[in-house]
Amino acid sequence: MTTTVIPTEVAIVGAGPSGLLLAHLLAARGVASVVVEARSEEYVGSRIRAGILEHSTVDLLRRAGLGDRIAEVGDEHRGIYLQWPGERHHIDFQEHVGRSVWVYGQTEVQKDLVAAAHARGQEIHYEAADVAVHDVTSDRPAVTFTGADGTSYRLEARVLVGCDGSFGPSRAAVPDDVRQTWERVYPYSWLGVLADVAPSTDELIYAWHPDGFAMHSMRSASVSRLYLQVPNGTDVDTWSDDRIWDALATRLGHGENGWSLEPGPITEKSVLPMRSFVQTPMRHGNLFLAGDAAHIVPPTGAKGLNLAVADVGVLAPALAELVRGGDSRLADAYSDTALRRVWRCTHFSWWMTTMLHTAGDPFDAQLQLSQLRWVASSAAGAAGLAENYAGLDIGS
Ligand code: FAS
Ligand code: PHB
Repeated sequence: MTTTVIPTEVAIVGAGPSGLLLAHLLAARGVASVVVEARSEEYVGSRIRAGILEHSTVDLLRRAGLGDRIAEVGDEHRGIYLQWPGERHHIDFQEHVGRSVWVYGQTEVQKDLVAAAHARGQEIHYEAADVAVHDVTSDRPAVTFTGADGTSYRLEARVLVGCDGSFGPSRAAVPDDVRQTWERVYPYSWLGVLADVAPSTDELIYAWHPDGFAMHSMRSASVSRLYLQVPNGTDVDTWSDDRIWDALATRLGHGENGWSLEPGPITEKSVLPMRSFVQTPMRHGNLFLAGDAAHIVPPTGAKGLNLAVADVGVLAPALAELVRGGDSRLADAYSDTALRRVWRCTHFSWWMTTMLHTAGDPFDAQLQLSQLRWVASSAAGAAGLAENYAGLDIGS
C-alpha cells in the first residue's frame, strides 16, 4: 500500500481542547499544523466533561478571538459555597483575589474551537486508526496513521505534540528510562448527572457530608450538573434517579435554613474514577506533551481543562519561536514552566478532594471539618482557596 506523506511544521495528536486550542494559537502565529484524531468530530464534541473556566482561561480564549459565546452564554461566578451539615458559607473570589470563574461547559469550548478550525481551514484527520509516533528525537519526527478513507499516511513535522489524553500513544513514546510518573488513586469515585432542571443555587455548592461528598454545579439556567461520591467500581445502573436525588438532597442540605433542592429529569449519568497523575518531563526531543497526555487531576478543583489550556498557552509561543525563529529557549524551558502550574494544580485538586470526601475514618472527618471551618471563617484560608480555584496567571 502506498503511503501519502504530509509535510507540516507541527503534528498534533488529539483534537480535544488542548489539541485544537494549540492549532488555533499556532495558526495565529503563522505556524502550520495538522491534527490527527482517533474519534469523529461529533464524538469528541459530545463528551460531557469540564464545566468551569478559570479567569486566566477566559482571558486567553478572549485574546485568541474565542470569547464571543462565553460573553453570550457563559455565566460569571464570584465564588463557591462550602457546606457541611447545618452550615453553608460563601467563598467570594472577587473579594479575596479580585477574580471570577465562568460556568461554560467543555462541550461549548470544543464547539468554539471546532468552528474556528473550520473557519481557518485547519487540516484535521478524524477517525484515524493505527496512530503511532516515530523518531521523536530526530529533527524530522513523524506520525503514521490509517485515515478514515483507508489511506496510509505519514505526517512529517518539525515537532510533534501529544494532546492525546490518558490513552494516546504519546506518553509511551517517552522511554521508560527518561520518564518519571507519579500517581495517586483515590478510594472513591464521582457519580455525575445532567438534569433538565433549573439549578437550585446561584453558585456551585461543594458539600462535605458523613454519607459522602456532593456537589451542585450547572450548565445553564435550565440544566443542572450534580455529583455524588460513590465507592470505586460503582455500577451506575444500581443508582435509580430517585436514589440519586434522595442522596443529593441529604448531602446538600435540602430543608436546612429554608433551602430546597429541586429534582428533575436526569438526561445523563456516569461514574468517573478519581486519580492524580503526572508524567515528567513534558518534552522529550521533539515530542511535547500537553493536557491530559501529561497529567490528570481529580475534578474537585475544576482544574483538568484549565490545565490543558495553560499548557498550550505556554507551548504555542515556545513552538512559534522554535519553528519560525530557530530560538529554542522557550521550548527548552517548556516542561519546567508547565510543571510549576501542573504541580500547583495537582496539589490544590488533592487538597480539595481530601478535604471534602469522607473515607470512613472518624479522625479524618474531624480534621476535614476543622479545615472547612477554618477556610470558611479565616480571610487567609479563604484567600488561599480563592487564589487557587480562580486560577493563577498562565506561565507563573
Ligand atoms: P482529551 O482527553 O479531552 O482529548 C484527547 C483527545 O485525543 C481525544 O479526543 C481522544 O479521542 C484523542 N486520542 C486518544 N488516543 C488517540 C490516538 N491513539 N490517536 C489519535 N487521537 C487520540 N475536568 C474538569 O475540569 N472538570 C470536570 O468535571 C471533568 N470531568 C471529566 C470527566 C471525564 C469522564 C473525563 C475523562 C475527564 C474529565 N475532566 C474534567 C478532565 C477533562 O476535562 C480534561 O482535562 C480535558 O478533556 C483535557 O483535554 P485534552 O488534554 O485535550 O484531553
Ligand atoms: C462541572 O460543572 O462539571 C464541575 C464543576 C466544578 C468541579 C468539577 C466539575 O470541580
